Amino acid sequence: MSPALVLEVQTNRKEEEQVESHEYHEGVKQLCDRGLAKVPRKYILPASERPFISIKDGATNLKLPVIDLAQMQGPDRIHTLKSLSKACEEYGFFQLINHGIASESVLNMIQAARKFFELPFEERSKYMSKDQSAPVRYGTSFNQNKDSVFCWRDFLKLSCHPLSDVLPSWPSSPAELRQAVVNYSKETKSLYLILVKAILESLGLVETAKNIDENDSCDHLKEFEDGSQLIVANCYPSCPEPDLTLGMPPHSDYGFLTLLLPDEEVKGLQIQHEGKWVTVEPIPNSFVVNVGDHLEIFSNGRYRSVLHRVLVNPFKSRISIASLHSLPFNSMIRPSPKLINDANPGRYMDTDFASFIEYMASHEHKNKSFLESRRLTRQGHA
Ligand SMILES: O=C(O)CCC(=O)C(=O)O
Repeated sequence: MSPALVLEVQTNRKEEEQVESHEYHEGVKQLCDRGLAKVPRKYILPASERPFISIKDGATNLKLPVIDLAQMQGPDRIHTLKSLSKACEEYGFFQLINHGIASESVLNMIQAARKFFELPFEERSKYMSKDQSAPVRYGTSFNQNKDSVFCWRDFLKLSCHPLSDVLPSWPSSPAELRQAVVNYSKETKSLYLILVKAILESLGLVETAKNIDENDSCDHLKEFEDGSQLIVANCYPSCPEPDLTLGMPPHSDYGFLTLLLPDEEVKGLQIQHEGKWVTVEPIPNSFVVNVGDHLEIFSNGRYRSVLHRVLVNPFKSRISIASLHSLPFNSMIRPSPKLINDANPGRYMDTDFASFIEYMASHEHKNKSFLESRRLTRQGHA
C-alpha cells in the first residue's frame, strides 16, 4: 500500500469506527460478537510488521521434527535423545507423538476452554485482572496494558501450582472447567517431567538410566517437580482483514518448555526458521513442544527459544491451549554449572521470575527482548 493509500484507509476507518477505547480492553470476541466488517485501527500493525500471507499456502508450510515418546521410553532411547537434541538446537520446536495422554482429557480441556469463551461477556469479565501474577486472568492482546497495537487474541490464564491453593480462584463456569483443567494440568505436568529428564540426559547432565523407570536422585529433577505451571487458553476469532494484524506478535516463551495443543483444524502457528516465517502443520493427536527462554539460559545457549507468532484467518475462529512450565517461582534460572567452563563461559545473567514479571509489566513485549536483556557481553564476563 502506498503511504497516500494508508492515510486514506486510516481516515476512512476513523470516520467509520464507533469503537470506544475501553471496548478494546473487553476483548476481540466481544468486538466481533457486535459485528465487525473491518479491523479497527487499534489492531492494524505498521506495514513492516504485517504478516505476508503467501497465495500458494503450501510454499511456507513446515513439518517440525517428530519425537516419538513411545520410542524414547524403549530400547531406542539413545537414538531418540539425539533427535531430540538436534530438534532443540536447530528448530527450538518439535512435535511429540505417542505422548500417552488420553484423548478424552485433551478433548475435555479444549471443550471447556471453548465453552468459557462462549460465555456472556459479563461472566468472562469477572476474571479480568491487571495483576500479571494473579492465579486467574482473562484478558486480550499480548500485554494489553502496554501494547500500542493490539493483537487479535483473547486469553484465559490459569496458574496451576500448587493446585489446592489456586483451584478456588478458577472460573466456576462452565461447570466442567475446573475438573477438566485439573486432569489436564496433572497429565501435562507428568509428561513435562518425562521430557525434562530426557532433556537433561541429552545435555549430558543425567546419565542415561539402564532402567528408565528407576527413580533418579538428580537434584535438578526434584526442583522441576515443584516447578511452576501456567495453562493458557487462547481464542483467536475469525478476522475480516487477516493481513493487517496478528493473533500473537513474534515472541519467545519465557519458561523452560511449553506443551502446546494447536487447533488441529485451523492452522495459524508460525515459527521463524532459517530467517523465514513458516507455518507449522499440526499432526493429529500430538503436542507441539518448544524450548523457552529459561531452557536457553539453562543450556547456556545450546538449545534455542525460537520466535513464533500466530496468524488469523477470515473463515474460522481458532482455539489453542498452551501449558507453560518452569522452575519454582523463587528459583534462580542460570546456566547449568556443569555446562560452563573456561572455554565455554556463562552467557546469561541469573534470572528469577520476579524480574521477568517486572520486565513484562514495564515493557511492550517485542521479539526476544527479555532474553536479550539477560545476555552477558563477552567484554563484561568472558
Ligand atoms: O496459538 C498458538 O498456536 C500459539 C500460542 C503461543 O504462542 C503462546 O501461547 O505462547
